[in-house]
Amino acid sequence: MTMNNSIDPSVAALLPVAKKQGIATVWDRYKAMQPQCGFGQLGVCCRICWKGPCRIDPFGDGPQRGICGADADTIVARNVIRMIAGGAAAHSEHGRHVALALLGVAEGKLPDYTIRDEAKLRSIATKLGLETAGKDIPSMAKAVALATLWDFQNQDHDKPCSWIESTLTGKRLEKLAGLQVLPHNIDAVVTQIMARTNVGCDADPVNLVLGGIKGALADFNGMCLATEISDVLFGTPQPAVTAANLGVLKEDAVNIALHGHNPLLSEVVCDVALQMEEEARRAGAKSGINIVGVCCTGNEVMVRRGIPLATNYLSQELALVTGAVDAMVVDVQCIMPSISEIGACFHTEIITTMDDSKISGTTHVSFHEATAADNARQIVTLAIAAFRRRNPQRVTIPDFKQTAVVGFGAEAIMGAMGALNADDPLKPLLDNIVNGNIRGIALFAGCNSTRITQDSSFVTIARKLARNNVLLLATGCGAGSFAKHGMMTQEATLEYAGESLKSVLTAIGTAAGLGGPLPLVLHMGSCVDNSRAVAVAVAVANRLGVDLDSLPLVASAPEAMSEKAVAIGTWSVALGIPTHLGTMPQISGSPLVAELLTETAKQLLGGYFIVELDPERAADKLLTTIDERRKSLGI
Ligand code: NFS
Ligand code: SF4
Repeated sequence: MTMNNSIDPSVAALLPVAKKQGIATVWDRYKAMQPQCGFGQLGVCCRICWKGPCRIDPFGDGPQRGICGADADTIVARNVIRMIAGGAAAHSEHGRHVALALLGVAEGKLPDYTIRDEAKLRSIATKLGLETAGKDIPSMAKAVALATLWDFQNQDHDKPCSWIESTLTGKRLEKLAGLQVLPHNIDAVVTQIMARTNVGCDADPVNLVLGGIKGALADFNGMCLATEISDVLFGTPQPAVTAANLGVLKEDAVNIALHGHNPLLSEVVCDVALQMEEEARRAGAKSGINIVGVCCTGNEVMVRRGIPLATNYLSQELALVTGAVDAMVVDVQCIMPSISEIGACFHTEIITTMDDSKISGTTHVSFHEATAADNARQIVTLAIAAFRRRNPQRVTIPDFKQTAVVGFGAEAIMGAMGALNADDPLKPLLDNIVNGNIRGIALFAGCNSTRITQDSSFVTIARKLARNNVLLLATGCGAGSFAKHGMMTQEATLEYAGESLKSVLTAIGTAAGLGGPLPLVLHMGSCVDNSRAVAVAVAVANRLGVDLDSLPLVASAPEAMSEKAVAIGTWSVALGIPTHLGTMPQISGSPLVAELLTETAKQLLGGYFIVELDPERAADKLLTTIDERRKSLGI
């Protein structure tokens, strides 16, 4: 089967440039990797001990058990929950990093950071049940940081993590407690998954999957605290107009691409770059310093600062092939190791910054919060020096960029609706859901994958849902797709939204002073910011007096690939949300595990996975699901 690489016009423009220069990209390597291992795809390959690798014959002719006796169900379940543990570890480590930074700020140890949103700090303190009366900002920040860090330390199994406990609906908490899947300590839960999946431990696939669900909920907890505390330190997103796709690079500027995930690095680089404009100009960059984002760190600075997004996951290498990026500054997660080699084909400095995420062949600036501004100055200086070495003959910036109206966290959405009804900002949303003007809500999340023509499934599904009056939210590389393809504009609303959705978005947007509708897809931020969508859903559920699994709310990760996406998808199901996957999860070697996650989950949790690789059919299934929910709600 031939498949296009991408629907992104920048990709089409740059792949021939890469080819001409002998540069291999992710798509070349994908091709070279064919055929990929069928056992791995089914999830039935076990490498948990050195008696293996073992693999189960899916056709029933060869071995049905590994050397130790583990069957396909056990192997598949162990493999998938280890992926969840990996995702939960990634998000929670990010969260811990941010929480420790808040503690450092509270104690006056991190001069390069401050508390930018005191109101948010206060609301978190209240939410976590902390005393706020008479407390000054530093002591409140310290209390919030310590309460948050307790979610990594608590040893009382009966006391759930405080973030999840203060976030979800009462009914959901009861349900999760009843299944014994509420996490009490993020680190412990991740460790427990690694322990129970060791050779010769938990071999009951149902029990294993329940352990995985607990891990996914630990992931959710880590995500909530990462998002909310980042808002305290760096500001809560507000609507801003910016742009997306590689056309945001500038020929006459020092282009710095921020890539990775954690705002602790990217925010300080943005601050310092503002102070170093003059130096860039002296080096000959007429437009000074141009910061652009890639992947989720790109989303973080996009929704907080309106920094343009260069590209999303799958096309990160092509940002370098433009020959116009002077430095690509990375921290953690979703950074292709290949960028080292590609950067070396150009003048580009690839700068790693985290001591536990290095790539050989790159420049490492060891970034620490205590010396953040100095480290950032070093980084920007390296970028300016690289700019001097740039070869203008090798610069190919594709002339593609789209306007993107971004920055719709829960607060911004409430703020926009508050313009319609100041006393009760939630009411316009509730009324329009109940009267059917908004048929349902869909949250798009997750990655790009070489298994799908880049961005195509996102765009196809979203257009169909919009035509059918579904309100669209997006995070992560999904948000990146929509931004690059012009779906975060008012024009997109006018072009693609169904009539009733259009009227609602127009009423809210106009009242909020946007001079027209809200954009078709609301950009909520990075992948950890998926918790923002849950905050809105919980508010709606609480007002309707129902649990999350009654809402006409669905999630979709049509191009998912990372362990983090596995964790997010699983907590989404655990929260009661029907969740679409557009890539084949590596579980189909166990019909039992597949049934658990698609059918049994529905009875136990209300949420379940919908696996559908065809985007048109996926949209239909999501619409059917939304209608089922409406029917059982009686609306
Ligand atoms: Ni989410 Fe963001 Fe993108 Fe996927 Fe990677 S950058 S954390 S994992 S690829 S959406
Ligand atoms: Fe094989 Fe069992 Fe070892 Fe897995 S744990 S590699 S199935 S012997």
